[in-house]
Amino acid sequence: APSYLTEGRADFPAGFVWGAATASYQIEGAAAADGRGPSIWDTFSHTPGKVAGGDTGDVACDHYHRYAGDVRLMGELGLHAYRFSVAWPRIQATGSGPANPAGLAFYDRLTDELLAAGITPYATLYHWDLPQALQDAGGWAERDTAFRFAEYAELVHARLGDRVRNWITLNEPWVAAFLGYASGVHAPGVQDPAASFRAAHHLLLGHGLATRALRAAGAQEITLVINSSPVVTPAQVHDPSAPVAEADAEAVRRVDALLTRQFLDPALRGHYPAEVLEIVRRHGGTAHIRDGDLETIHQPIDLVGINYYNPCVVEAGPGEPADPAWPGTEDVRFSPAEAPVTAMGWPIVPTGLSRLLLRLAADYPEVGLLVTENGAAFDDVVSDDGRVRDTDRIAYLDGHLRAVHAALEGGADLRGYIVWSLLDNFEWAEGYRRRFGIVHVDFSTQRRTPKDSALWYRDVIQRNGVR
Ligand code: PNW
Repeated sequence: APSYLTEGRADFPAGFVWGAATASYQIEGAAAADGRGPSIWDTFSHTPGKVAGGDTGDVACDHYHRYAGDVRLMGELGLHAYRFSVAWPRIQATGSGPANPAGLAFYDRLTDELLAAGITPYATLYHWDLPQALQDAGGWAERDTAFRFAEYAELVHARLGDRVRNWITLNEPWVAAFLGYASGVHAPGVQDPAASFRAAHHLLLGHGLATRALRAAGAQEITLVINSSPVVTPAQVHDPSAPVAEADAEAVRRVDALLTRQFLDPALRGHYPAEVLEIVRRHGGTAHIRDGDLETIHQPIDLVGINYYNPCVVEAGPGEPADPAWPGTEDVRFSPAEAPVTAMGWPIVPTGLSRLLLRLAADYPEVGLLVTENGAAFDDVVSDDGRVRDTDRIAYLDGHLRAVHAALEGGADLRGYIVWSLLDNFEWAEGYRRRFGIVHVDFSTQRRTPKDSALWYRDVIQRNGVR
């Protein structure tokens, strides 16, 4: 690995934002409190066989009741920013109609607590907990959901907009559309490639409509968050200049189009990549993409948020079996990068983050970048002395922060870094067995224990750099 990723000091620019992230369904619990309606993740997690261990978000970290203590913890860690999400079914139990005042009141209290602690709130409007009633009408595969989302966004902004300046419309539309509606590994568990492309488009349309509404209401900074990865051949993982055969290059372009350009080209340029349109034509057609939609989606935004975990490694040649999350790539073989792995089995390749950020900075110079998620799951244990010695997580974060620093040195307009996650939490289809937190949560007592990585991160923030 290049030495800049493993040793020496790396100082960050003044004003660089340091944060931590969570999402509503993963931490809040209180699933039936104060008029909250069911979301697709309640339905999914309560369906036997969908989530490891039969885990649900019914209680999770009980953050709904413990938010004040959790904000105190954030203050002790010195966080500048906290990225959380708003649970749509707390605001509208069935996804439409007037706002539920008790639901809004929770985020109002949370916002005030954060501001009192000197922490900037970054509010994500959609982190996957769609009201079940909207799914009963077709969910994101239906056009109407995009309009409902924009109405919901306005309701949240009307209550918090005097204090929350940083707004994120969607978290990871690729995951919502393709794990939700193609592979079915996530809620709502649909397995229909045509529906997944409609979902992707309607998520984008919802982003555009919500952005228009938020901007009209005076929102300061609007961000679209995508999960992204550099797409590379096996040989390129550790050698970016390795030669690539034309068939492999074509596989790389197509997968990159599906993962990244499918979202950024419409949002930032007002068109779909040709590779994506070609695939959509073979999976249900393009009739759902109506005249004017791309203008609506193409609203000025301030930042693109990047959630990075690992590179995406592909080459020409049939996947055995084909991965249902990637319709249109049946002639592409996906493989894990050759590298040590986290408890998720995800390869650890910090250089992938610098490569990704520099590529996005070069291809989309019109927008600023923010790392909105990066982190790792490991099998952490609390020692008898009360410490969690997660040296593997510290090494992961240290390597990725050096990669972020390298991207800054390379000229990327990168505003900050937000670690995933503040707390161990409900890791979707993996349940509670995968721990991403820098703070350990004992799910039988709800006790929080800052891991060694949290104390290390506090020092990083304090000196604005790694050493
Ligand atoms: C992201 N994949 O999810 C989410 O934004 C978080 O809520 C989540 O806890 C975190 O990353 C860790 O998983 C992803 O399969 C889930 O490509 C799955 C994938 C990517 C991101």
